[in-house]
Amino acid sequence: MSAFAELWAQLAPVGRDAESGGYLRYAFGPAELTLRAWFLDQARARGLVVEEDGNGNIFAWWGDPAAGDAVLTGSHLDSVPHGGAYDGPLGVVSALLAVDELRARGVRPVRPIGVAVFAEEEGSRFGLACLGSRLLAGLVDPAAAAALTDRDGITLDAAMRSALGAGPAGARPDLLGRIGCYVELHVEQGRALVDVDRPVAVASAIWPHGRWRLDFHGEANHAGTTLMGDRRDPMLTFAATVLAANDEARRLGAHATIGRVQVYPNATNAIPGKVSAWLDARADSPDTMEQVVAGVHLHAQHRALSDGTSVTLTAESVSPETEFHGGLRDRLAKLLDDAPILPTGAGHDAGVLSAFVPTAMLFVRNPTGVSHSPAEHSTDADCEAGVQALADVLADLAC
Ligand code: HGY
Ligand code: MN
Ligand code: MN
Ligand code: MN
Repeated sequence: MSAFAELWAQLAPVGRDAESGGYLRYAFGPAELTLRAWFLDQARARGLVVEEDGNGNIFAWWGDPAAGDAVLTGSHLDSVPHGGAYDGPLGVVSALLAVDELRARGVRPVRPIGVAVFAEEEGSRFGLACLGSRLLAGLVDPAAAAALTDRDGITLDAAMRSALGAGPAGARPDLLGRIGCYVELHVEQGRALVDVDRPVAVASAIWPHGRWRLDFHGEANHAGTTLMGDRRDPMLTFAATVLAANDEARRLGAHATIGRVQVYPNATNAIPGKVSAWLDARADSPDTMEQVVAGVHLHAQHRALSDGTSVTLTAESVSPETEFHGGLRDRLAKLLDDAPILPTGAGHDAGVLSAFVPTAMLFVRNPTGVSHSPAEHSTDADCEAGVQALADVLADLAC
């Protein structure tokens, strides 16, 4: 069994839903805490110096982090509900194995090398993606973050206190200032590498993307006694808006999804009083993304008029486009046998850090191209190629 397969097998059962085969690894929840403990054991077994930043992020250092100008790699351990096995954990496992590989090659880095685990990258529990890296970078107010609640009404503060003993610390410029560059390895969330038959790619950009909450307000009433002409049913406005989001995205060559909805009171025999829905919109330019959102909002307002309802739009998080640093991107692509250079529509902590330090991403082939689903996959051979590529990159940057 290869070193990758051996390590990977340790993670596979953690947080896996027997019925769907997907993973339920929510930030500071039981499965993710198990993975965190596993990571700490793995780091300490390698003699790495563990540092926790007070925001739920973990840094395991090879070399003295106080020296600064560190080469950081890593990713996240949390998942979307019923998510795939590779999104996040592949970057963490590959980072640990890349350290092993460098040591096996007898490489002696002159810069510290760090392996990071970032908290709540998916935003699946508290609704804000890349929460850990945004807190580290000072992009989110820790008090506002502490008050974020999950679907059971548990605050981030309570969840972190119970798991780590304290709520979010907020900006850590002292730690961020010690990072010279960040390289994140991630499973590809698409099929481009299949089409060019290469195991590893280098990222060129992350599309601008964001999350907006649409609240549709109508009038709760009895499903059986209320005449159809007397209804102000927000579900109708919601349904029309879902179709409008699909139409707008196709018309503008963008991506739009409404994958989460909450109905109040959510009873079969009650016309809803309110429907809340979350729009995820992404495009290859900020302007196109904004056009999609504006178009969806206009359609919703127009339909609300005929339904006798009202609609409000609230931006919950919007991430600008990330253009990865050209010099680093091209250097890594050349180092990796002219690896393909690909954009992605998926958000990553690398997108957050790229505003502060030179940042790059490596993608590992996913034969299904599917992600955020149990069908997400990569092969041991491609994952091992990813480890070798990451080791080559770390040797190039840290020596
Ligand atoms: O949503 C995203 O794009 C990322 O997978 N968190
Ligand atoms: Mn993801
Ligand atoms: Mn991810
Ligand atoms: Mn009744």
